[in-house]
Amino acid sequence: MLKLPQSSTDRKHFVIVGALVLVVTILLGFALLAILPVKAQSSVQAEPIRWLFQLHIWLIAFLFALVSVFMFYALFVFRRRKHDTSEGEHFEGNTVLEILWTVVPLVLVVIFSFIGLQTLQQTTSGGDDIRVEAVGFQWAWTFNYPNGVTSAEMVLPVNKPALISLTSTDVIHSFWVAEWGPKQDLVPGMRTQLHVTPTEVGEYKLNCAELCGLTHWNMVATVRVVPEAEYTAWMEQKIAEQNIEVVSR
Ligand SMILES: [Cu+2]
Repeated sequence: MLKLPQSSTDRKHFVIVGALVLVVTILLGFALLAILPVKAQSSVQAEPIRWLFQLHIWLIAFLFALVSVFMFYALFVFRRRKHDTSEGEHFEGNTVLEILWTVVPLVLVVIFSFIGLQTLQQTTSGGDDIRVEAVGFQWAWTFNYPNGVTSAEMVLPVNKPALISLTSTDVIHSFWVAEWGPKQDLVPGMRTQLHVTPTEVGEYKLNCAELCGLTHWNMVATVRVVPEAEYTAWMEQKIAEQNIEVVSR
């Protein structure tokens, strides 16, 4: 049977612990967000990822506070006093509590799965106004455009949905531009995809986010997001440089 706090002293303990859990959650949540800033903010796909990440941070802060505050409060407030050799009160089971700590996490997991699926759907869809193939290999990147242009840096026009087709020639790599949000593995023998609609002009760093060998740390490439006119000019220059007969866009 559940013994709800009966005396006013018991209730006082619960109020104090509840307040402490709240304070620790808030402090820890803000501290974690300061230590782990979510860089994703430069693409349409970044926002749902950032939101979900921050939601996780707050849940983590709450769960940590819940466990640690109860534990340290009990350790400190109910510690054995000097010369106290009496035995503590004996409890055996608590059906209501057991149901609660099974159902509440279950509901939370279901809710988070739902939000996760929704975010996955939002970040793995979008148009393909621009198509580019990114090939990863130990330890660099090459980018191929459908018109035959090949480049060591990836250039994309701002605000245009891009579909990046990914493949690897050797081991598993992972395509990640932190400011864009989504991350996608490159698997040898397979073709994977990443949708991105960059929203901010700038120069970004593409990192390999999968430990792939000796100089994995240096498997980086430059990604430039430019205004559309600049993109067209860059493409024309590349076409001229590489002597390509243009057949498509
Ligand atoms: Cu790699």
